[in-house]
Amino acid sequence: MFSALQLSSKGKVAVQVQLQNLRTEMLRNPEGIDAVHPRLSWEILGNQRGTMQTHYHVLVASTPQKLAADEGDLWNSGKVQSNQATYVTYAGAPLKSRREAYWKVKTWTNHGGESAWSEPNYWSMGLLSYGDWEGRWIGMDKASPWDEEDRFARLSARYYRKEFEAPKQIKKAKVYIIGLGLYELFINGQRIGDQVLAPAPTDYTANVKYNTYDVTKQLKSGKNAIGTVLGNGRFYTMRQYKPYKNKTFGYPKMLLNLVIEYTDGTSEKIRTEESWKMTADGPIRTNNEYDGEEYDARKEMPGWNAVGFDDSKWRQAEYVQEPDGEIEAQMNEPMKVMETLKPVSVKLLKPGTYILDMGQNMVGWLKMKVQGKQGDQVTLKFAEVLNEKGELALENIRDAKVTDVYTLKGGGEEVWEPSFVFHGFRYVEVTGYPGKPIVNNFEGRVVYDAMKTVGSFKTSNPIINQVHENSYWSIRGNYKGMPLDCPQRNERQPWLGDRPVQAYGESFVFDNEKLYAKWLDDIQNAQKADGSIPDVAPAFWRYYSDNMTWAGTYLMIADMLHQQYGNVRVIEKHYPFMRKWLQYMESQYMTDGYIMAKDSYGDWCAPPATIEEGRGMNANVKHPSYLISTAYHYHYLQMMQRFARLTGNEGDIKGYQALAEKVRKGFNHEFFIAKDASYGENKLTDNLLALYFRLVPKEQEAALFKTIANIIEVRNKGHLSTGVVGTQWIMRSLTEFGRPDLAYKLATNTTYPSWGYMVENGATTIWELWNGNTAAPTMNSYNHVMMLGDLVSWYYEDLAGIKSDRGQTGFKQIEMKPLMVNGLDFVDASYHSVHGLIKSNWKKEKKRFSWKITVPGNTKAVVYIPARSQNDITESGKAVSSASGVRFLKMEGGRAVFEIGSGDYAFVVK
Ligand code: RAM
Repeated sequence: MFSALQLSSKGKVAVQVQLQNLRTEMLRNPEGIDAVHPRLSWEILGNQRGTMQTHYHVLVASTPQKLAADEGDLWNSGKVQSNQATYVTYAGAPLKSRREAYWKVKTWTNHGGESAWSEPNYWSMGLLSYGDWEGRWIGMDKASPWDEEDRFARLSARYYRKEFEAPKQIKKAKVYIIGLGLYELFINGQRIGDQVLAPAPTDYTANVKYNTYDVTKQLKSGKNAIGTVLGNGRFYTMRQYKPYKNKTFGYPKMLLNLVIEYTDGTSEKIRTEESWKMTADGPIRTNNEYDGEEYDARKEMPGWNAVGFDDSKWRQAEYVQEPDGEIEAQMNEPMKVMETLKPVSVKLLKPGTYILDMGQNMVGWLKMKVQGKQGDQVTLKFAEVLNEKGELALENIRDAKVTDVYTLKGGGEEVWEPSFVFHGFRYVEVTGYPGKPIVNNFEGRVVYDAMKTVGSFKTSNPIINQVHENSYWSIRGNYKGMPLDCPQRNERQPWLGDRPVQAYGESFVFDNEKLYAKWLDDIQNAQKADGSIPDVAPAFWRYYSDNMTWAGTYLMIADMLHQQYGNVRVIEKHYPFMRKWLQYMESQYMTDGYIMAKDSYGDWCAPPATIEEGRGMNANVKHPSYLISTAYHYHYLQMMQRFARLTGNEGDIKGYQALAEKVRKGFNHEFFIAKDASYGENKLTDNLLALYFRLVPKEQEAALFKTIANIIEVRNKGHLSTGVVGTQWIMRSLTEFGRPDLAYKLATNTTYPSWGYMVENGATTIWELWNGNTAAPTMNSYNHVMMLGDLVSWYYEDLAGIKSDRGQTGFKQIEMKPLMVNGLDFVDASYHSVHGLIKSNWKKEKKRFSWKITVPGNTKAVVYIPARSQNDITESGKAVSSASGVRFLKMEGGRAVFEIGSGDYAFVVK
């Protein structure tokens, strides 16, 4: 695999300089193989304290040999005085299509001396312009007689093949493929790459993603065969009925270029054209992501993707219309099978029917081993929960069929897993299995975008640990080339409103930068000419309901990428479109009193007051709130001032400032109830927004916070009462304004409504609804991230104390100020930031507090150690005043504050 897909699968490379223990590691790769100014990043490793980069030197060469000879024929940056180690912009020779670039870097530090060159790394450019693509789109613009095209629209997979001669000795060969909706690629019978469900979904009329593979190894001089299988994915719609306003794009189609370079310097291209043969009458009888895949092994065509297969019964491929979208390299990670799970049990439910329990609500599919007669048929049906009778509870799946069917060819052990479907499930109903199934016959294949896990988090509190674990499963389960709301029912849509601050917390667990950068493009591509942004993007479901909370996620995600990764380019790229969206909303809906008089969902899925009240209740009820829309408007106006400054649009700042001031006045005029220091209907969410967004007049702030604390403690008896909107701000507000104990209470509650309540009721993922165990099944997923609000970021930033300084983004300066709350005795966490690995491991013991910290090279941290005075503190066994690289700054609020640089530290307070 190469370029697009290769980029994400790169391992770490590092070189070490003996003397200094200084290493320069290149962890992250340029963000776009079709970016002509890619940006390079590296990490400085080593255990010497206080290491800061003073200079770097980058070499980029056109061949590995040249790089090895220190010849930067594409770019030789020279020795540059700079402490920048992330997003250094390539400034060498123009990068042309298919160009390969090999690079390495060395650094100098404040301790003197220079590192050795890092291990070499590389990227390759894609096909940069439309004209670089040869051949034409091929497909078959109709269904087969056995296909379903009505309500449950499902087609059989299409198989394509082509034999060709490679007459000379091959030096290098690469495939560029766009296979829509989903494809699998084979050369000479071998599967290419370990990606699944490729490419990433987009609005195919706006953009389509291609993947690139190095296939030099699979190709040979002489005769070769190339084969592809096309599934439906999101291209051919899964539903042909209202009310979902589905968008469909037509029948599956593909464009493929195989570029072969020979050792004699010549090259040739194999491309899709009408000489390719195709059939839809293969083993994958039908497939889509909701309803499942049906596979008939009797229909297998041995050797179909190898040389010499008799394809005389296959059809000629047809030239078909292009999907219209811009052709772009896929830079977000491809999906892969990231983990496998063994079921915990297979139990007989009734004769012939077994229930298999994975022990974990997971997303992916089941791989199965089976032996039986030709024509035996095994049916697998997937669900998240069981009913009282122990059967699958399928009501919350709505009309998705979630059924895979395998028909045996007979004659020995058969092993099967589907190609073009994923399910959200813990339980599987197995029927028709020949013989008695046992757990070893099955394997859960956990599928999501192949991004690195960057966080780890353990505490002394088991509820917090389990909620973190459940979040981990929900977050990754819903990464499917776009952030989905849920993976199981007939929905699985990238709803914007589920992610505005959740994505920020997610970034502590997964390196989600590329996925969310892609999503910003999806959102921008979905923006209408008038500026309107939809609630779902890519807009497979076409909801342009014009609200601040869902659409505004566009700004929030860009802000997250900036804060967490230091990525400014996304803000530069999207700023004009954000501005346009705000102008649109203001021109359409802002009143003379500066109220944003438009909302759709209100505080979506706020919990019913009691479990009894919510029993059997349909959560799909909207309570539009102009308080919410106006508060968010104000928040975005603040954000836009920052964005304007970052992107050189200073001219806009005054306007945003002035408008923000008017909105604040309008908001207070309309919603502030002075007599009881509350806002609107005195809901927790109403008050939280006014407080956290700093809409409340300064002199009323303390009173308003009292109101909030009072609602939680008295009215809610120690619980939250927030839905998707309020939960985004609750943990940090309570913490920042001085009641971390209350935040901790919410985090560890096990009674309704709380995250712990889900755990108490057997959840292994996060539910869509606080009352998920008793609400109506109509809209009730057991695998949603939206209710996480700001919880996960609170875990890392406030419990572990791993937080990027707000002024200096991307953890260049780290703020370490863990909360000390009664009941929590230790936190052991780590986060691999763009600058390197950060660790925080603190522990309270009798009369002793210990804290082990790791700070990565080229960064600094300000640490807040709970102590009466610095005289009570030791570091690595020595008085802190004599510890190297530890600088005392001040005493503040019962803490001794120090600045430290890179290195490992062990603080103890007695
Ligand atoms: C439902 C889901 C989704 C939410 C929308 C508004 O479809 O709960 O997560 O964003 O409603």
